[in-house]
Amino acid sequence: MTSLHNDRLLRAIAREPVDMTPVWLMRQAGRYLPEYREVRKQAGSFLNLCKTPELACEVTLQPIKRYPLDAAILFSDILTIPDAMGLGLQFEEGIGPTFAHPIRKKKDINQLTIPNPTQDLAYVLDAIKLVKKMLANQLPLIGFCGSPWTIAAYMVEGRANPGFPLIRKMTKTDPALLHVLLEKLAQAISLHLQAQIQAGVHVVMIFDTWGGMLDNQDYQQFSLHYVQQIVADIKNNEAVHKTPVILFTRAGNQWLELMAQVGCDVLGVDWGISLAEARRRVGSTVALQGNIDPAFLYQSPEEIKQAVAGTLAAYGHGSGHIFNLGHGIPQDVSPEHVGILINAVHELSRPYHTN
Ligand code: 1CP
Repeated sequence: MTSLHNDRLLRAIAREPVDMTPVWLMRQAGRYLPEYREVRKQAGSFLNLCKTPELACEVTLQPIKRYPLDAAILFSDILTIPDAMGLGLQFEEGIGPTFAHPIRKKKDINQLTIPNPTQDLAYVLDAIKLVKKMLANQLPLIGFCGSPWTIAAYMVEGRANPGFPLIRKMTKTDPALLHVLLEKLAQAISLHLQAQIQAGVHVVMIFDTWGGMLDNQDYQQFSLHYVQQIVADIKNNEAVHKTPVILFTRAGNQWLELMAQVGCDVLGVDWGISLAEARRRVGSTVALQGNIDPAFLYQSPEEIKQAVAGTLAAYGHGSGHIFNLGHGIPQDVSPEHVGILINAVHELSRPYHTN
């Protein structure tokens, strides 16, 4: 791999010394940026934006141009896979994602085919190649996917619906059929992540946004089991196995030890746990990413800096921490406050990296 001008993220993942704690933010390209809203308007729809590599590349780079971030994350969405499976995805203003053909019956699930990423998701791979060219080895690029459980939650429900009652019912009424769906999604996601790596991303992240709604046993059988399969596929393929994997399960802090055992390199954590406790529990096996509450971005610059200081202190001395929010940037925060947070991470973290 060609060496990067800024490799802080990769060094922190490998727990090698860094000068400052690296920082990037979930949803760093998004509606809080006026320049994003402009391109989004030009694209006509969110899905068009994702499917036009030049525009996806442009919005991926927008936060990089504004702020001294330590990584870019590809602009795309976790729901591109069910879209490629033919579910008829649409993003409606004020409603969010909806599927024209939700997956509810045995027949629907049996008919699902696994997309070929180089054909059915070529626009994602093309966007990666473009971004890589534009980044010119300045920064690492993060690729991503949703977990099988999280993507299945949208496919069964047909839309974003907090609590996702239909898939939760299915865990009890037809677990065998649900496993067929999850198995297919694990294969599709695994292929897509490996294709993203082949196209050039330096790191991949698996978003298990809805794993935290399950009880302990169900989390392990319906979510973590399939994540483990995906990570194993990456680690067993010599062409891609060196690419680090970040696993983020929102509201999943009770399972940190279990997650650390699936073979991933980094665990993303939300603000439900202090980084001090998370590090005590898993710090010697994986790096940690997180974990400030995005709501701090609504506070004053002074309060934002204090929150950053508290998060850095909680992780403590040494490498292995990637600063991030515990979930995505809300769309109504001020871009100026986002800049204050990023600068504060760099300024205030230096003392934690001296010998
Ligand atoms: O109209 C718009 O501009 C749509 C807003 C938006 C954006 C900016 C959506 C719709 N997706 C995205 C981009 C996106 N989605 C990224 C880009 C990279 C970055 O972080 O900057 C990523 C990583 C995602 C991943 C994603 N999509 C997740 C997992 C992370 C998370 O937020 O928990 C999920 C659950 C989705 C589904 C989705 N896509 C969009 C929305 C509004 C939603 C959530 C719907 C819901 O409330 O359930």
